[in-house]
Amino acid sequence: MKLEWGSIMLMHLVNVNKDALKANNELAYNNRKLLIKNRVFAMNIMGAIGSGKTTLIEEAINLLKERYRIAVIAGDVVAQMDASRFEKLGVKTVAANTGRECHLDAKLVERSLENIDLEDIDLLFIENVGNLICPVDYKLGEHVRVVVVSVSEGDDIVLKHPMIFRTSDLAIVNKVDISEAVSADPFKMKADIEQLNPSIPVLLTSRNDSISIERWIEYIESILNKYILVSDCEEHVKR
Ligand SMILES: Nc1nc2c(ncn2[C@@H]2O[C@H](COP(=O)(O)OP(=O)(O)O)[C@@H](O)[C@H]2O)c(=O)[nH]1
Ligand SMILES: [Mg+2]
Repeated sequence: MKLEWGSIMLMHLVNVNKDALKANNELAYNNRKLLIKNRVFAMNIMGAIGSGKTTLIEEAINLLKERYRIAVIAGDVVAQMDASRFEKLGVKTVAANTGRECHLDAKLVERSLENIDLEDIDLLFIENVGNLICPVDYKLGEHVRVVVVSVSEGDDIVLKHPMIFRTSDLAIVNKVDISEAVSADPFKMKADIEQLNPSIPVLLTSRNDSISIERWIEYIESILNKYILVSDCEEHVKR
């Protein structure tokens, strides 16, 4: 009897979760349409707390803000700390507090977009909450998903979190400057990512290595330009 009740509860929870994801997908689709209408290219930056997401976005803002009009949605359980780092760089920033939630969702992004004059923006960074699991299932309406992992998380971290690497468009192995100090092999991490997702580009970066940061910038510009060149954007709307 106990087991039956448990099974019923489990089925109920699975259904609730499915419904929540379906509703989120609908909202994400609307967000994407809104971004396309305004010709805004959006990148969802995911990764654990401290992996270097904010730093990589800051570097990109510094190097791209003369050429593109940039905005940031800073998502976190308490988002104001990262938001003020972006504000200092003079870009439009919206802090999206998730409270207890371990990921952003399309509803929070929809509300954040209401506070951005999208006609005046070319490039939108969305910094997701520091987590390698929760953000995987929640589309936001972004064009590309970037996962950042740092060597300080240990070089077995990739294989422990396969889904985020399978579902991202770019992977960044960050903080390679401290690989030796933390006994991690960034090339093993790269190989693990490529094993999980053979088509994903992988960048090895360090804040202190300007060439690696340039590659990150080149990636952003190449994909952004591809997007701008696409005349019929509607074709690129995926559900
Ligand atoms: N050694 C080293 N530290 C870094 C690098 N990138 C970021 N950090 C530091 O790591 C810490 C967390 O970075 P942050 O960008 O706030 O991570 P986030 O929580 O993912 O947004 C900060 O103290 C950064 O200065 C890097 O490439 N190398
Ligand atoms: Mg951050």
